[in-house]
Amino acid sequence: MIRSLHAHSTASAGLPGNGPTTSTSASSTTSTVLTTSSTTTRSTTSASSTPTALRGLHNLAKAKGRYFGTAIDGLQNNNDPAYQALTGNPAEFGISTAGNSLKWDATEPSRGTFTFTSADYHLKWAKDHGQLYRGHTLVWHSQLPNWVSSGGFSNSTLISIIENHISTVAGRYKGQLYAWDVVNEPFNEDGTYRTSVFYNTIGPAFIPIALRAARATDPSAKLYINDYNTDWIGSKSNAMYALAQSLVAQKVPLDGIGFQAHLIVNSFERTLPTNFQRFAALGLDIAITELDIRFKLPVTDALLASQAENYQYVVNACLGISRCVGITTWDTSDDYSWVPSTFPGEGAALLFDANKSPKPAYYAVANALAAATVKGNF
Ligand code: 9MR
Repeated sequence: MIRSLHAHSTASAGLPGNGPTTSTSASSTTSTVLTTSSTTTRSTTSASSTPTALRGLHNLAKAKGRYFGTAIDGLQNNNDPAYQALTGNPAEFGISTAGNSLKWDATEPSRGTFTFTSADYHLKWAKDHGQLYRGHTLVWHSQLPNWVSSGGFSNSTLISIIENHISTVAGRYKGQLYAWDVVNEPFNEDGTYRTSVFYNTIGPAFIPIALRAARATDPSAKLYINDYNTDWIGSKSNAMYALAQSLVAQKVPLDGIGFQAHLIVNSFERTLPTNFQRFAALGLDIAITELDIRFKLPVTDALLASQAENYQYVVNACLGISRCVGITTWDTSDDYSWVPSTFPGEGAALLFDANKSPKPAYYAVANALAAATVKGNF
């Protein structure tokens, strides 16, 4: 494991993927799930002579007006050529997200002192590999240095700290990023606002303040609010919807909603399409921003098959909606996932295994992308 993992201050009940435990039937998708995990058996469901999976997920997504991306972390210290070759393959991943290097603790560890070494390295690496870039994230309660969270600042001082942080960090990359997750994880599971230094000091107004600062700094970046466990219809997504509706009504600059989709195999409500659709109906883009679907180890063929079906369901939920611009998985192969260190005994959540071999879920996603009929507006 090369990535550094920051300690979580959140109780596990508040972590991504700790959603409802309702198990739903696997029969609600219509397309075929491939259950091969070998590169020698590939899907040929497409009309093209190139087997579907060989064309790469991003190429398949691009043909349908969408992107497929991945997240990466700790790149400067990475000595794994197979991982870099796969993660940097623009046929598979056309857009890259830094897992940690653009967060507040990485970019402004002390007040007014900015460090961009890791973010610069990552952005250059993505460009060198023909990839676009999603920025993650500007205002978040976590991975926030103590000088911000415990600074005891007044309302107006904290607003100016937010505005300075955004104008400096987003300003450095002006015009270079496809999108920014401007605000990350503002809600509790029950749909109330999460208590954070931002909410406690400024109230919910910290959200439009951050969005306006981001638009003023980088007018060409798509501006997102991003959260987890908002993927299905429930208290938390209802709160996100009410927020989105009110921001749109007030003409606050907001371009999209990010659905992280940190999921557990067979443990999420099958209401993603209806949920996504109501956000799209507000005139917003939507994106799946941190997709992974974990399960309790050990890996079995049955679990891999269920995971493949679950991935296909989630990807199809995006592919049915033209405003769903793309999908990002939260890293590339299982040996780099954040899951095992955060949820001991769980893992195997991504599309590629630790040998960088595509799993059944990879083929299920490739097939879903190839079969999509609704064009996206990426
Ligand atoms: O992948 C990130 C991991 O390396 C960090 O330790 C962790 C700290 O919270 O953050 C991870 O990424 C999170 C993302 O920024 C926001 N959504 C949840 C992700 C997984 O925890």
